[in-house]
Amino acid sequence: MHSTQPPANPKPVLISHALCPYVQRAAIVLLEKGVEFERRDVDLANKPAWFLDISPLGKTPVLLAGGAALFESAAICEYLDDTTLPRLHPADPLTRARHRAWMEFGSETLNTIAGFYNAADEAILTLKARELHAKFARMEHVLGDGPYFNGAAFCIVDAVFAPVFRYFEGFKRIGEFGFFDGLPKVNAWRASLAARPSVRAAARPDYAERLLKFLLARASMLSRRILAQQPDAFGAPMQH
Ligand SMILES: N[C@@H](CCC(=O)N[C@@H](CS)C(=O)NCC(=O)O)C(=O)O
Repeated sequence: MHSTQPPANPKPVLISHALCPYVQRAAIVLLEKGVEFERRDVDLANKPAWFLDISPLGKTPVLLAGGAALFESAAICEYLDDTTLPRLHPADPLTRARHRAWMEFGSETLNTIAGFYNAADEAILTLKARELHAKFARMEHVLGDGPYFNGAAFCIVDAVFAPVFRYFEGFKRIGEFGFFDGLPKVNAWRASLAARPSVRAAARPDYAERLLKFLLARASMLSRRILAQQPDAFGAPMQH
């Protein structure tokens, strides 16, 4: 049963959804800064009134901190970076502005990922796979020697792209789509991110199972591909 009040807690509370990549980026920033926080999941299919009161767009994440309810993941990450060390954004204003722009590019990439898993037929699925490859090819040109987006230091752009790349661990079990073909820097970058403790801790242990269930529920071309390969996927055990 849903409570009618927002949770009261001295620790920051991250209002979450188990699969949400925008929640993960905020969780990664909190973990990188060593901030203890509580995660509270909401059912996005049945949003409680207290959640709609504090989330003007009805979306996760919301961070309850400093006596306020902050919505929008970019605003949350910026607030955390302004108030808690270590700084993850670069000090130089021009570089910082570029980083903010690439954060937005990360959000657009998430929209293309949604277009991919919701594709109604093979033609759209292939088109969206190509669009994703084109986006990652763009990243290939801005990456340096790594291991992270800005070099040696982990930054907020890394926190944005780590949940982007997490989807592809699920997609690769379904088929070969060539998302990262010929992109050695992006491949090295995503391997570095996948190994980062904050990135690993930002998703639940049953993330892969939950993602599979979510993808199957799309009734999309991708769902049909999964079912063709794993006819019993609907019977996959789920932990709650
Ligand atoms: N621009 C938002 C996007 C957040 C977002 O799309 N959250 C999704 C879950 S991953 C959501 O809450 N969807 C529920 C809905 O749109 O009704 C942010 O960066 O925080």
